[in-house]
Amino acid sequence: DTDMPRLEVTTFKGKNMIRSIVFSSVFCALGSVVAAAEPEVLFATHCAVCHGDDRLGGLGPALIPESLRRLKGDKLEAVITHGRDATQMPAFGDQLSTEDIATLAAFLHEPLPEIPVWDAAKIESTLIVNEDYTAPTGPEHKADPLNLFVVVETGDHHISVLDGDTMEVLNRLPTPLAVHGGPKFSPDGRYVFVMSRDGWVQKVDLWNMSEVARVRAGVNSRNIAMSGDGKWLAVANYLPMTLTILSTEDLSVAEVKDIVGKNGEASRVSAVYQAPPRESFVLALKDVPEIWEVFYGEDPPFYGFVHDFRDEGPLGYDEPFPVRQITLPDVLDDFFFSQDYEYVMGASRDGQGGQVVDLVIGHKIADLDLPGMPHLGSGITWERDGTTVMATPHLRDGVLSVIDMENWETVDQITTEGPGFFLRSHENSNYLWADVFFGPNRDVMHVIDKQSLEIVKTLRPAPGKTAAHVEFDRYGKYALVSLWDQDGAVIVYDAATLEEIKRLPMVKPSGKYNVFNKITFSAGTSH
Ligand code: DHE
Repeated sequence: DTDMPRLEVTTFKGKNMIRSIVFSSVFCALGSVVAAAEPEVLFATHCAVCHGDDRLGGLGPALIPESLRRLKGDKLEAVITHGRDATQMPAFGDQLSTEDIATLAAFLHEPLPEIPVWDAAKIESTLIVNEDYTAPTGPEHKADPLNLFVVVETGDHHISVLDGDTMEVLNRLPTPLAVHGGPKFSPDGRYVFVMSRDGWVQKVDLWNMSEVARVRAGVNSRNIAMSGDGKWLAVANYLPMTLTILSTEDLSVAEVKDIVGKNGEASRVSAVYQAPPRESFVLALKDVPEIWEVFYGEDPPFYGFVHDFRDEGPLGYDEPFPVRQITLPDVLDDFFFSQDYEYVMGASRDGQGGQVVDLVIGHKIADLDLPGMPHLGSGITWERDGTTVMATPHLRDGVLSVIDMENWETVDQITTEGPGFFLRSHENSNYLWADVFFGPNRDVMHVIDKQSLEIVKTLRPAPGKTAAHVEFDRYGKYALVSLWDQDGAVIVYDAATLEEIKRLPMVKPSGKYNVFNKITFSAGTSH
């Protein structure tokens, strides 16, 4: 053995790391036993400057298993070798051996040695206020403020603000890296909040289309939800296993709730949803069979007569944001709510079905016959044959299920050219638009009659390029489709004639969100 300093692999940070590299080099020069390609050293030398000494992100995204889950197999090695187009991620294929790249990739898939503390003080320390922002006294553009679209361009991490009448791009702003899920609007439509997978929440004022501030509410986050009164923004986190509640006013922290099931097990939050009529946020938990309801109203409803949860432990009604924990027979991943927010439909984790839970009584009331991994989060409802029906795509099967919301039975299954991801319609449109997101036909978009459930047209806007995610303008006159490509576009269609009207070049536009449809909770869009 030797008295010489060793690499501290679990506690290294900044300067320690640099020291470690120096020591390693010394070891090597002296013919020491320390391997040249220690993963920590590789990381410090090549990655830390952009991704942070602690792997929690910086100029580049966090490099932790929770963020890299989608880079399965050798995909991460491929990114390290070849870099990423249209980003600042360089190719390391010329500098590192195949073996070093494999070592590095394996290291990045390892969990962090310790889960970082991400409490209120830490979150607030990340706040970045835009010094150039001055609050305007009214909209500083001529467009209808309620007919704006926010388009998320994931290809180069921007949002574009689009005038929904003229279909002109009014402004383009940088966002945090890797935005996921739908941005959420304040109830008056003035502000929009955007979230990234690394937990950054950005507040943008649409009156002058400027960033107000951003804060990192989690280390790895899932999505955000706006309270019905517009005061709070809830952030669902995987890492740490918490729900962060921010004040929408200044992004200060109102609460960080640890998520621990009745069995004492901590759980990640798959997603948080708003349930405005109930003055609550509803949480889907990833690791325990429970739904949580977190109330934000002054006088939380349902407390007086729902006894089963009152009996189940301390509720802390005097505390802000009291929690109701509803036990389920199974873990549910993906949710869809009835328009009145009484019923929540949830998909089982095994992808073999689902359940309906009545939030008023706090119990499962029906099973859903939905094999093939339904993507309930993309569901939409409309009126058909005197009843409300809901349609959902399936991530594994080329089929859309249509469910009667009164008896929860599947009334039809529409066969498509492949599994889809998103569905959209509008109260003023006779059609629903369903993308094919997976497989050889992912460049097609089906337009389906809401009454006959027949496909009336299959569009192929750019052969070979994924066409996905539709959103209507506030009047249901236009349907906007994303060409999900670096060299992509948002394509504007006449929603009645289905003719293309305009193509707006965009950089991998994922979702687009119309202010009016969102703040009025249009049945044809996501909430
Ligand atoms: Fe999403 C919304 C979960 C992968 C693009 N996605 C959502 C929501 C959830 C969710 C819970 C609803 C949140 C909201 O809007 O408030 N997504 C998941 C997953 O569990 C999954 C399958 C795996 C994961 O990596 O997290 C997943 N999602 C993807 C993608 O690979 C997509 C296609 C590309 C991307 O950006 O990562 C993707 N998800 C989206 C988009 C929305 C979304 C564009 C918003 C839809 C909307 O119109 O509201």
